[in-house]
Amino acid sequence: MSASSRPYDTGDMAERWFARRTYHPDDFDVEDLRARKAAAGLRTSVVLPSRNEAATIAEVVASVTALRGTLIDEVVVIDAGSADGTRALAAAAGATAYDEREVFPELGPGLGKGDGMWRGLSVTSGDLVVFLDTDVRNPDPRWVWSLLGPLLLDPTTQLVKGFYGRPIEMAGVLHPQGGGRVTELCARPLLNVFWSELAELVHPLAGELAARRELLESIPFCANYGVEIGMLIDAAAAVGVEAIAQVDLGTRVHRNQPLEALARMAFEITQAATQRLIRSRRMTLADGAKFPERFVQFTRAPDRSPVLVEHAVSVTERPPLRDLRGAGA
Ligand SMILES: Nc1nc2c(ncn2[C@@H]2O[C@H](COP(=O)(O)OP(=O)(O)O)[C@@H](O)[C@H]2O)c(=O)[nH]1
Ligand SMILES: [Mg+2]
Repeated sequence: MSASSRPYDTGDMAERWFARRTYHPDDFDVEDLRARKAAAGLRTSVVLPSRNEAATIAEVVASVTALRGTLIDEVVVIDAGSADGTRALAAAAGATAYDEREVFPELGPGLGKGDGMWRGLSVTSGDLVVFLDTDVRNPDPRWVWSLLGPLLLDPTTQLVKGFYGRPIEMAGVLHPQGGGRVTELCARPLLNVFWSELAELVHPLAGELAARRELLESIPFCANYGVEIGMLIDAAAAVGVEAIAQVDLGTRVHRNQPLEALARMAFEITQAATQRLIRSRRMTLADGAKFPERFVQFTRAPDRSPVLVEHAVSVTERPPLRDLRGAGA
């Protein structure tokens, strides 16, 4: 079954991936989704990565536990050892809350968002897995069932990405547009150049996504913020773009990061994309060349002269969980 006709497929757009694979919450009826889930005998897990999200974690967890017993079977928060009490707040709100360092302790401390997502995936068992960011100020149970919708309606769907309006807060004022800067300035140009079949995703980096466990356990996870673009490219290679869908989640307000932090994120995304070009033999490193593990940025001294700051950047990827399980781990 394909997405309903509204409101995305007008005129000559109708044949495009964007029109065929873009869903709207109005395409779903929660009771119908619940019945489909039960009839198919599918279990669902929600994985919520967190790092110092005390301000928002309880409400995000509550937006998911609202569906427990109907559409959601398991709710896990995977926390990066937050110092602000995030984990306890998550547990009090009804999630099973892990410190990511307790999961695969032999791997040492977590290396970033992707590592957290991968460790979180490893401690859940649902056939369908939803990931949601936890720094979101307006979470909504509708996001959870909307992300599950395309998977429950269509057995050929493997991965669903959310998209939304992205307001940005500047000087305490919320502007309706202007968020998603790393998407617009880094991920979207990269996808258009090298993976044009993925250019019709509105938010390729959305942390709100759902997928079948089989797919998630068959692909590696970049340990850092490269995780989203890496997953998308690897999923498209594994199951094809027709098995990917996207769904409109309305508007999302989250913590907007400063430009220097976004630049490091953009570096990690470029790195994840480049690794995949090399792996698929579309790009080769010159003899003796090493993959960069440093990112150079500049701050300004009080006299405005540039000050060089070098950041170490990890290129670690976690292997497909399926391979670890196969090895008896
Ligand atoms: N477990 C875990 N979660 C993380 C880590 N880094 C970020 N997160 C969470 O991942 C989500 C997205 O991170 P965020 O910094 O908001 O990225 P952005 O939305 O792309 O700017 C948030 O819920 C963070 O709390 C990490 O190292 N480990
Ligand atoms: Mg965020």
